Amino acid sequence: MRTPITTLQLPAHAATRLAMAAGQITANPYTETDAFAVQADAAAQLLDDGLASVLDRFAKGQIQSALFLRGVPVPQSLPRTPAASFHLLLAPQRTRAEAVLATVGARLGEIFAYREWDGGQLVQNRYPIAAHHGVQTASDASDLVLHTEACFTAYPPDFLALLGLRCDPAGEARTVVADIPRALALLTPAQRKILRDPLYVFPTDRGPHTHGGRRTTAPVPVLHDSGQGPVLEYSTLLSAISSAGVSTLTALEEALNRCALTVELGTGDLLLIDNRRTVHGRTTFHPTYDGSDRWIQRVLMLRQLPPSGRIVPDTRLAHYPTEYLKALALPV
Ligand SMILES: O=C(O)CCC(=O)C(=O)O
Ligand SMILES: [Fe+2]
Repeated sequence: MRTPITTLQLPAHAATRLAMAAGQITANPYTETDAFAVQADAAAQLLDDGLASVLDRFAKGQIQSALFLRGVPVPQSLPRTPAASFHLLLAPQRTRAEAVLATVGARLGEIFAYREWDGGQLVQNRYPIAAHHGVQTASDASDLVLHTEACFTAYPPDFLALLGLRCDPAGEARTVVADIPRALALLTPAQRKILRDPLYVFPTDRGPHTHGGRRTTAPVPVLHDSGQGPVLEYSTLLSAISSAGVSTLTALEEALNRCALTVELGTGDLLLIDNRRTVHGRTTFHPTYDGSDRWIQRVLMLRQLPPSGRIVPDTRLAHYPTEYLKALALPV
């Protein structure tokens, strides 16, 4: 049984300070990327001491691996939830929540984006899109499987921040998080060792390898060591090329599910995720596509930007299944 995540209600004075700090950001997040990020960095220095210290401890990995903040100041009036991808809208309106989200995000790290996704926008708007139905992506409403963000790319984010603008009116959509160290502790040392073997692949028609007559990505380990301890890169969509790998993946999935917590992102709810210590996903919901559906905004952060800058390539793109790329209208 999944239990709710620990919640931190933002005190009124901290919310006021956050709104004031975000109010210093004048750049448009969608058209003035660099200026927006620079202003967000400056705004992140203006937070009240209490919130700043919680965020700093979170960024250093000193507290829980996912943090749920409520009472984040977001605009009360919101346009209807759009029907198409935000970066494809003819007249994308900023909601003014972007600045608040980016102010908190910039306290954790450098905001960045993937060039090929969301038109490279630094703030990503996520809501169900009818044409994406049945596709494993955040803009679908089906079960979004547990994953670490952008796993196996050259630049997986260190942190993600998800801000609720409009909750799912039916109250079904729940974001799921599971603490990786806790889940790994439920496995045996032998299982953890097998996770370090290069046995794990994604099935894809564009993969360079073949396994059991099916094309796959190149086999890689899912667990490796970084300077800061073990790092898991994971998606429930992975499969394994040996029976030991298969049973270990099953054990890992079960362990992650046992550690899973859920949270409903309502208006002004902000979920901070440490992507090195947490997997996340989302439950199925049933949108109506009539402008009233769930709407969240997201920023991704790296502790340090790569030399190439704030907009980075998704280095896995070439190996995504053709059907997936087509469904998302990405170049095939
Ligand atoms: O819709 C959600 O709650 C989670 C979406 C997600 O996984 C993401 O935006 O990275
Ligand atoms: Fe995600």
